[in-house]
Amino acid sequence: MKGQTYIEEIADHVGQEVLIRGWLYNLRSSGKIHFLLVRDGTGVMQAVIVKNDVPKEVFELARRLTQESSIKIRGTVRADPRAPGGYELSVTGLELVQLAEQEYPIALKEHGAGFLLDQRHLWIRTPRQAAILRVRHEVMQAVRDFFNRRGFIATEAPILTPTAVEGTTTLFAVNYFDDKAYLTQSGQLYLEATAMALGRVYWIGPTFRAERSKTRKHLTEFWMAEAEAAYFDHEDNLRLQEELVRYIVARAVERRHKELEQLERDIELLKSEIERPFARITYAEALEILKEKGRKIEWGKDFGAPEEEALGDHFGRPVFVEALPAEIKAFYMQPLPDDPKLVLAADLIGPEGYGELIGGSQRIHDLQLLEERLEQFGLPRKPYEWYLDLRRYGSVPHSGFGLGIERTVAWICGLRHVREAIPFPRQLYRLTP
Ligand code: NSS
Repeated sequence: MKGQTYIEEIADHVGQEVLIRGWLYNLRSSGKIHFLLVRDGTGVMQAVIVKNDVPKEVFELARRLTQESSIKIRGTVRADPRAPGGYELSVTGLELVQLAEQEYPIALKEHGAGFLLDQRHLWIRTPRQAAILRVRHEVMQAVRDFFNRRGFIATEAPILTPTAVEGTTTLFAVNYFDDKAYLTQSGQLYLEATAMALGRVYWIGPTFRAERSKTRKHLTEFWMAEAEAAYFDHEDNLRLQEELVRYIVARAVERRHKELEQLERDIELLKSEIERPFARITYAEALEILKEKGRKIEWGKDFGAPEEEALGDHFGRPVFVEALPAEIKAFYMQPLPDDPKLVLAADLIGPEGYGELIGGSQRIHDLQLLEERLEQFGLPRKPYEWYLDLRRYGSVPHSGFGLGIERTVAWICGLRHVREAIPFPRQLYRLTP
């Protein structure tokens, strides 16, 4: 018998004796037989202990096991269509690693979201949460593979920064010796510099925003996949985003089908959402569509959750909203050549109410214009000098975007709230565990 076998590979071991090392998820007993549900991080399977088939101590030990006790189990794998997952272990040996304390805080019953979030360190052990985290892993991996295959260089941006990227109202300030620093809102400015050195770059990194909004789409710490490419224009940028999103979703559907089924995701619906080319409308067209739906938005106002939801519903697939008003967007966005009130930026709105998945734009490459914009936005000049240098020495048109990892995971998994899409969510009133 080889060493540990993982439950996810159990189908390859029918008829063999294997060793599973994991935790007890549930125990049902009758006088002569114990049914253990065992999980090992890769899956859950049933192990059966028959009184007459094992030494007395083994049967007795099983009876005493509490939920989440850590155990090593030996047994023979049998295919059994009645067992959850289709396979069952006929136990020959059992060893206790640690007997979990009585009263597991999240025993198998219904709990409210607040309680479960307080117990997040244990909640992630449940099959549903573990499935979500596996899908998240797949999304991360898909982003990396997508960019690596296309010749983008993986890079990093600092977390401690002297400047704002996305407005000054959501900055987290920290003491930096005798100075003040901010936790990064986006790695973009640094990726612009790196793109001038390496051509095409990306990173997946943590980003921070002091969002006072308590919505189901906002975290204060979230992860972004960001890309930046020299000599890319707005059109190149949208094409890249669409290809990336399609790739991520297709890959999750292909490789995490089991998890998505477990999450009861409507996989056919998800697939249908990426079948056709993504929709593409201007901000002005979006206002028209919203008006027809009885949502009158004044020109120059940003969309809230209900507007994003209405647009997503209208198209039933991701939709780019472009030609956005400069006044509601960030300082670094390139104006439209024939209408400088608008910028060459786009938000990608997801379907089914998942809201904005991506924000991206072509960046201002002209020094003077960028200087003017900093001034208009009331941003201090000094900490941005290095950023202005990028326009002084070999400036080129360039573009990039940031995709919100948690919103993408929430959409793919069909989650109501982004807080389940990250191992340890940080929100307005949540800093623990
Ligand atoms: O503000 S963004 O729209 N754009 C940027 O930060 C650019 N500087 C990125 C770039 O061009 N390199 O944020 C990008 C995405 C947005 O579309 C959401 O999907 C996600 O980041 N996002 C968030 N997710 C969760 N919680 C919060 N608070 C949040 N804010 C943005």
